[in-house]
Parts: sequence; structure tokens; C-alpha cells
Amino acid sequence: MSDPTVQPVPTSVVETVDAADVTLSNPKRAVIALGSNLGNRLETLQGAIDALEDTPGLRVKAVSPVYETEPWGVEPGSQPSYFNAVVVVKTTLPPSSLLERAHAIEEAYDRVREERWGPRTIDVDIVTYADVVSDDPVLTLPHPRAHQRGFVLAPWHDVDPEAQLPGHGQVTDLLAGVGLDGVTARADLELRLPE
Ligand code: A4P
Ligand code: MG
Repeated sequence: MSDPTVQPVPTSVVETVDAADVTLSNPKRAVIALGSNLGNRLETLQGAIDALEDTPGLRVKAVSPVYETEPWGVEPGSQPSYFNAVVVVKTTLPPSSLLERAHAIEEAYDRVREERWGPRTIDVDIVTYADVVSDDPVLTLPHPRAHQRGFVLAPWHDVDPEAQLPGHGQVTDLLAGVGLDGVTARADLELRLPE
């Protein structure tokens, strides 16, 4: 029997409850790569993870160990080393909204960074979204360079040793191919899975 003292819940509260709910209806699994090479890299990575968790319709399910990695694609020694990590999320957001959220998180940190240093403090890349394959330059899925990058494959493999990169095969095989040159586990550091 319904309790007459219980008031209808306003829509805004329903959204908040959805954001905090453990079970999302028909969620998709997405893998997100995080990288930071400016400022307090560990705090920034944790802040990005917490911001992802604060996203309505998204739950962070797994957080990888931290890797310290040599900057990829730039002149050696021209940039500080990165901290990289991977998170697995379940989300009811469509890919475009997940990308918007990733950009919003980057902007939040870029704002702080722009006042102080210049280049970005955080990169939030969508590595995979379910088994979606797309060559749209606005959101290329899987991420077009993930299969070449030890700093994505190693932490991803840690949280999901059976993972598959759509179009490229098993993450464990890709990781064996690229190796761990310039990719060092920082077992002394830890990122928290948001409660
Ligand atoms: N975009 C397309 N597909 C995606 C996707 N799957 N995820 C578009 C995220 N964004 C995607 O990205 C440029 C545009 O890519 C966006 O507008 C988005 O719509 P960006 O993040 O603004 O710029 P970026 O990251 O500087 O460019 P790019 O080419 O994506 O760089 P990467 O490939 O992300 O590389 N070395 C180490 N050790 N660790 C790192 O984390 N990261 C980079 C950045 C370079 N070297 C690194 C690391
Ligand atoms: Mg990026």
C-alpha cells in the first residue's frame, strides 16, 4: 500500500538519484583513457575519475593502476612524463554525450591550467564504447591510436585481461606487440574507485 505521507519526487531529484544509482537501465560499457603531464598529475587523474562518477547516467566500475609514461609523439625530453590510467564505466549516455562530458572535464582542468602553464593538464579519451566502430573525426571509435599505445593497453589489460579492442583483437596480444618501453607501473601510487 502506498504511504500518503510520501511526497512526489521532483524531477531534479529523480535525476540525482539516477546518477547515484548502482543499476542503470540498459547501460553500455565504455573504456576511458586518462593522461596528465602537468600539475599534480595524480590529483588531476583522481579529479577526472570523480567527475566521471558525478555524471548522471554513468558509473565508474573499475580504475586501473597508475603508470608513469614517456610522452608519446613528441621530441624526447621536451615534455614532462605523463601519468596514465584507464577506467571502465557503465553508462546510459550515448557516445556523443559521453564525449561532451569528457570535454567538459578537460575544460574544467584546462581553465586552471591555462591561467598557470599553458598546455593541458588532462586528456580524457574514449577508447571504446560497447563494440561501436566509427571513423567520424569528432568521435572515432575505437580511439584511432589506442592499439599502438602501451600507456593505454597496459592499464586496460590490468583491469580487464580479456578485453578486446574492436577491429584490432585481444588487448593482451596488442600489448605484447607494443611492449612496455617507457611505460612504468607506479605501484606506490593509487587511484580510488569512487564509492
Ligand atoms: N576525438 C575523436 N575521437 C575521439 C575519441 N575516441 N576520444 C576528437 C576523444 N576524443 C576524440 O582531441 C582532438 C579531437 O579528437 C577532439 O576534438 C575530439 O572530438 P583532443 O583531446 O582535443 O586533442 P589531443 O588529445 O591533443 O589530440 P589527439 O590527436 O587526440 O591526441 P592523443 O592521440 O589523445 O594524444 N604520451 C603519453 N605518454 N601519455 C599520453 O596520455 N597523450 C597524448 C595525446 C600524446 N602523448 C601522450 C599522451
Ligand atoms: Mg585526446
